[in-house]
Amino acid sequence: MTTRKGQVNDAEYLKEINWARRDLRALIFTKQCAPIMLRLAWHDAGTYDVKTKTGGPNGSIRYELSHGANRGLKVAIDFCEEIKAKHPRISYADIYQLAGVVAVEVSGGPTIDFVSGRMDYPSSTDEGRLPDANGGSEHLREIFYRMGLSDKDIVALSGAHTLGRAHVERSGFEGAWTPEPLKFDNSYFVELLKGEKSGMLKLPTDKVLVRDLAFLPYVELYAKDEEAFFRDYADSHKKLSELGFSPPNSRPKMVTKVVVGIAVAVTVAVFSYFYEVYKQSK
Ligand code: TBV
Repeated sequence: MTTRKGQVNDAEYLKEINWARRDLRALIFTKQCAPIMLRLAWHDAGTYDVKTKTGGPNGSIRYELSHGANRGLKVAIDFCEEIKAKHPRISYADIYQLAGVVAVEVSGGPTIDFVSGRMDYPSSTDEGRLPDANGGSEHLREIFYRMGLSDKDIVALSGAHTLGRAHVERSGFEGAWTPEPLKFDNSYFVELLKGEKSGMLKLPTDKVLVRDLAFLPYVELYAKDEEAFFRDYADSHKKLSELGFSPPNSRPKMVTKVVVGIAVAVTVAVFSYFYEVYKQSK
């Protein structure tokens, strides 16, 4: 099925996506690069503006490596080029988001539903749309609300810092957020609640989550209930990965077909009944 200009999401494409998924699993396992692949997916998607419908998961990150917020992401872009070379039909936008989903999965995190068919945008998005690690809660809200995301999404997605670490030469910060930075679990929230005595990295934007009274209840919930965190994380990550994207080949669901079928049958029955009554009354 040909959808919007250029992007094709037919059975062949879906098959290709499955192969790319396997290749990404192998690549991420071999290179141990889950954290940077997740960061790449986030930085491609996190530029979305719900008002102007610009930015979002459109593959444009590969033109934005000079933006300060993207320092260090070239490694991840290059890894994805290997996947693109093997699966040239797949859009960059799909490859980057699939990489994010697979990164979470192979690190032991929740399964995130992935729908393909994103279009590549031919040039870069303006700089300055991603959050600044030195910002407060107003800043975090401004950025995430601009994407059309909520307080709950902010806290759940922050749990992504269960993976990886900061590098002085990239962001000016140094260290990991959790003791096992290649394992996706709820330890980010556990460490956050320990405060300074945890000894793990805390950015100003991390600390905000325990100070803001709207964020704190989610931090407490996710620290004690990993299942709740995995469920909300999977929901929020899917939303993030689909900002401004409507799946191209979304066929009506079975329930919709059944409901429409019944509605049509009832309408026909009612009309024929009244027609009979009308004929007899003449
Ligand atoms: C790395 C900060 C996923 N995130 C990361 C760094 C910094 C931030 C270190 C970069 C480096 O020095 O290598 C400074 N990222 C932020 C801040 C915001 C942000 C403050 C503000 C909201 N992060 C993230 C989301 C996701 C990530 C929503 C994914 C869904 N980021 C991420 C990973 C890594 C970083 C996995 O932002 C580790 C990469 C909401 C690596 O190990 O190389 C958590 C939230 O967006 C803040």
